[in-house]
Formats: sequence, structure tokens, C-alpha cells
Amino acid sequence: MIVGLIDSGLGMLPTSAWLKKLRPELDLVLLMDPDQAPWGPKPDDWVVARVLGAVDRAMAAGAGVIVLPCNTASVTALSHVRAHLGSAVPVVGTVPAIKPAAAASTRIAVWATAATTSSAYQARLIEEFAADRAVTPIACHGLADAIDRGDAEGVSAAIRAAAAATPPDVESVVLGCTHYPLVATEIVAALPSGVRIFDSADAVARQTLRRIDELGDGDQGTGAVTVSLSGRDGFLPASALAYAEGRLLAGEQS
Ligand code: DGN
Repeated sequence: MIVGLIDSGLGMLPTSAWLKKLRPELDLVLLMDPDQAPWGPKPDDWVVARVLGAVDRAMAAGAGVIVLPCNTASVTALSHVRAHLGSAVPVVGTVPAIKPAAAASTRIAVWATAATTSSAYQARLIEEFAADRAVTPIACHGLADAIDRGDAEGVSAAIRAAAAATPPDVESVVLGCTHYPLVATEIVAALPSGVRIFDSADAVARQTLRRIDELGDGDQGTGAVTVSLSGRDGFLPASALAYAEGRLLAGEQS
């Protein structure tokens, strides 16, 4: 079974790491878009068209399941991808882990891109799962882009700004952008001690495996990981393949 993962950049890696850790024989095609990243500030219809283009490339590469390990793409384009592919191809999206955070805490901050924090999708999640909780959305300007660029100073500055905007009494922070678990250590260090961190990577991986098992096509796969990049040579940092192949999980050091 070939699984196609689509994100603007490195944010897909925590999810691919969980997929490979849980089922090493899966074949993954990773479609990253460094040429046009970040997607967060782009208009919705642009993101939809860009994601559908990547879906077509994943299908041409033989994907039987599509995963959007990207909150921005999911809140904007998930329904379009499902309509584009029809019901024969499972499509798994990512949404901020507000439900588990609300089950565990009452004062919550959601760190995400501006596109996700301002989305109707996130507002509905809060209404459905956390209506009686104090939820503060924080748009982390520039953080996903700084992670993609390997810009350590940009990462620190964006994290400092987000931490300063976060109410000091929060019990948990939801990482509502798939890039952010890659800098979880720095995020934890910037927050008051004891704040719990929630992200969606393992839940998305487990949901993907459930959908693959429902297909029951018996194709075990060979375990290959293929990366397909738009532009920007030298984009992938050394640790990227370790994540992609499940040898490293977000928060661990290479
Ligand atoms: N990883 C994406 C997300 O989860 O929203 C961020 C994409 C971007 O380009 N900003």
C-alpha cells in the first residue's frame, strides 16, 4: 500500500514517523512544496488548488490512501479532496487536538497558523468539544516557515512571541500546526513548567492505518519512502529522512 502525504513542508514528518514506527512495511510518498511554502498566509482557493495538484501527483505515483498531515490544508481543502477523489480512496485529514486537550484540561491555548486559527473549522471544533473550556487561539506568525528554513533565530523569536501571547495560567497547549512538534523541546522550554502539550501526529497515523485495514487489499508494501519536492534544492535537513522513515519521533534528538 502506498500512502501519499501532502504538506507544504516538513510538518508531515511527525506523522510519517508514527506511520513507519507503527507499520514499517508501508510505502510512503511525501509531497512537500518548499517552492510555495508557507501555505498558511495564502488565500483559501489557492490552497485548495495547490493541494488538489499534489493529490493528483500522489495518485499518479500509485497512492491508494491520501493523508493531509497539515492543519492548514485540512481545514481549507479536506472536503474538496474527498469530492475530487470520490469514496474509493480514503482521505485522512488533520485537525488540532482540541478534543483530547479539553478532556484533560480547562484552560487551553491553540498554537497554529493564522489560516487555522481563523478557520470556521477550528471554531466548530471548539464549539463541539470545548464549549465550556477557556480556549485561546494563538496565531504563530512565521513559525512553520522558520522551521522549514532551518532558521533557528526565527524559530526562537516566533516561539517567544507565541509564549508571550499565551495566558500564563493555561494548563495545556495544542500544537495545531504539524510543523510545531519538530520544535517541541523549544516550545516546552518557553512555557511555564507543567503545561501539557497535545498534537495530532500519532492519532492521524492510527486513523490512517484503520482506513488501510478497512480497504483490506493485502498489499504489505516494501517499506520505501520517496520524497517529492517542488523547487528549493537542499531543502531537506539531515534529520528529515530519519523522521520520514520512523527512526526518530518528534521531540527526540537525532
Ligand atoms: N504544517 C501546516 C499546518 O499544520 O498548518 C502549516 C503549513 C504552512 O505552510 N504554514
